[in-house]
Amino acid sequence: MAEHESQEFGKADFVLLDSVSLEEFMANLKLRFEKGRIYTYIGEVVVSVNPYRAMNIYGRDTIEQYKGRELYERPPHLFAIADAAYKAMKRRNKDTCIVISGESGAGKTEASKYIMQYIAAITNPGQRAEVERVKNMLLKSNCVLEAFGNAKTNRNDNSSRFGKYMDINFDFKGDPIGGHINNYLLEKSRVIFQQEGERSFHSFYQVLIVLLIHSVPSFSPPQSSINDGADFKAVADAMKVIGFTPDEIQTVYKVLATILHLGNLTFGVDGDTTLIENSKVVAVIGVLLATKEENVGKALLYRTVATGRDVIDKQHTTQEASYGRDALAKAMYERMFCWIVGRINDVIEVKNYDAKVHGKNTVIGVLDIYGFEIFQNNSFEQFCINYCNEKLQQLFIQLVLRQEQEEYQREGIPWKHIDYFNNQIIVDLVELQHKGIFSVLDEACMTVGKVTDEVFLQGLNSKLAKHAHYTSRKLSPTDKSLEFDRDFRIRHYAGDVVYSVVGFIDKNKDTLFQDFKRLLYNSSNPVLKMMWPEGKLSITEVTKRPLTAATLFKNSMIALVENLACKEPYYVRCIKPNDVKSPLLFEYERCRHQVEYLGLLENVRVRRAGFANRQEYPRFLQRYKMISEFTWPNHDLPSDKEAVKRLVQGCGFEHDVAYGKTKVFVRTPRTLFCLEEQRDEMVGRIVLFLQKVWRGTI
Ligand code: AOV
Ligand code: MG
Repeated sequence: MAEHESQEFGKADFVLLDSVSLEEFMANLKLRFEKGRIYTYIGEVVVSVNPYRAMNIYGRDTIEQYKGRELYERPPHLFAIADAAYKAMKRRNKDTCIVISGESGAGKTEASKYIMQYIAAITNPGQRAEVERVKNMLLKSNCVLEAFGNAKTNRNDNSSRFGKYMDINFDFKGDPIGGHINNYLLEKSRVIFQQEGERSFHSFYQVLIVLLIHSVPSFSPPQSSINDGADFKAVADAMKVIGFTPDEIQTVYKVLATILHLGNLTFGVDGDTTLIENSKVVAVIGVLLATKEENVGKALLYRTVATGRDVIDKQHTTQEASYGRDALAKAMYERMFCWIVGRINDVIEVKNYDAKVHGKNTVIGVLDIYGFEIFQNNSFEQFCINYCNEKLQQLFIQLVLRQEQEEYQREGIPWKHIDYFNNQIIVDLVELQHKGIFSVLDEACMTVGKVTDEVFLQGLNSKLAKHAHYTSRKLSPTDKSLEFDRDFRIRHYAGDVVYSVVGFIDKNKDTLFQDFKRLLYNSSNPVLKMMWPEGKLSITEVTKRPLTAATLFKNSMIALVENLACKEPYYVRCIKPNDVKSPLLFEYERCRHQVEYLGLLENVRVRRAGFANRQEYPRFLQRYKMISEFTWPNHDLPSDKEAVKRLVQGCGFEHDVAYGKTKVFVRTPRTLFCLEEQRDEMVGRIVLFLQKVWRGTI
């Protein structure tokens, strides 16, 4: 607990509040925000409020203040949590992870970057060249991924449109030797459509500015908070440093240009024939994709179908052709994005690590996802993003609120249960086999014949009519928030969201005609060809139905949560103080709502009534037995538990300790700190004593 800060800045740890009420919590949060103290602890959880202004708290001098210190020795900071995760990993050989959550625009991505900068700054004291190289790559990868995966939305000018989990691998010395990035579902529909006031991915504007193409009417002019020209240079530089070849970088620009040109392509009819109205665009695309113009035209207008033994070219309707064009634009972007992540992974992946020689290779994982969001129109993408946030909230509940309380009960520590809202019911609503929304969606997509979004909605209505967190216009006809027949509403942990079913089926099926895959695979640009290996298959070879977007996303989320759950977690809970990006405004209601749904008050209650540290009796003795005459070098008490009791009594910490069946629980970190100090002192004395014995002076 950081007690050294003056009271004028409020309590540095919510656990120190005089009484735990929402009012007190909010008053403290507000006071600290107004005094420029954006970080506050709940034990080891950092609560962060987005300052919306440059803060002078991330420099070299600040880093030095946190390096190697204990959490409660310094004012709350992201650096302290990063250091705690690092120390746990180094001292105890534990894999740790830092989970950053909060709604869109709350400051997750910025936090993740500061954490990585901190880790980079405090490691590799020996200045090993290879480690420096890895660190540089890890930091540079952010810049590239943001250019291609972030965009301006109505919630955030630099909104992450993909989920990112990065493992940083460390060697036995505690220096980073590599990493791995997992990316989750990119919101690729943004390539072809943006809501009013939003933009497509930054990368397009960066290229456009540089190429001085001014004739793209569908794009809004550059926004003031974003400097596309400067960003272009930074990204190009980062790509070079990471090791993208000039050909690869050129190909990336060509893919972007192709997508822009596809956006200008329109279809018409002449009698029975579907045709491309502006065929010059096709020629340009042919050049960009290093393939014949007529092949591009054919792929846009026809699809190859196998009927029995025959293979025929079936002409698209204009509607199908437009669908195909948009699917191609989206798929090319998504594929390129995944390829970029893959290329970065090639470079940063740990190579030649021999655990037998070097000891265990441990990791710190940093998770930065897209935050919970509500827009004017919410579709499949928002549904997936918000489901992802439900999963993370569930993980927080399990690790911080539930397991903690269950352990006290198991250990027989007197405990009054602290109630909290468990969002498992919403997670189930989305992901449960057979009954969940994703299952209903997949089922609708499998239906033979004409499948519509309405069929999907009917499925939801019949399966979920009684669910407390689901309703729709049909089920609640008088509900004003459900404006259209196509609407359904989910009561999420973070608020109600109305989704429109329009597009769910298509986005879930995510069909891309095989002809496009073959077109791209047959390009004479080897980089492009590499992005589309499945284009190698001929029409008769392609039979297996691919997994749907929802199933893929669900599986990746379940795997992510499993991965996080087996690491020691550290949490950063981000709060957005207002919706107008103001550094001055603390919108009370907005903040109160976030504090409530994040379960922060419950977090304080559990933490306050609970214990900061617990250790099994033998382990505790092993570490501290030298500080008590009853336990050093061995005790003759009937059990380790009794021995620990004697030790604690001797130190005068009884009031701060509880004895469970198998573990001793220590309430405040300060006690542990004192124990550590005494241990250090005794170890020093023992060493001195042994040296004297050795030299024969005793
Ligand atoms: P997010 O990652 O949580 O939203 P960001 O980290 O992108 O949010 O933060 C949004 C904006 O808030 C940034 O672009 C900065 O202008 C400002 N900001 C955030 N944290 C800080 C800070 N510590 N110091 C100064 N400014 C800050 V999203 O990706 O949309 O879920 O999907
Ligand atoms: Mg972000």
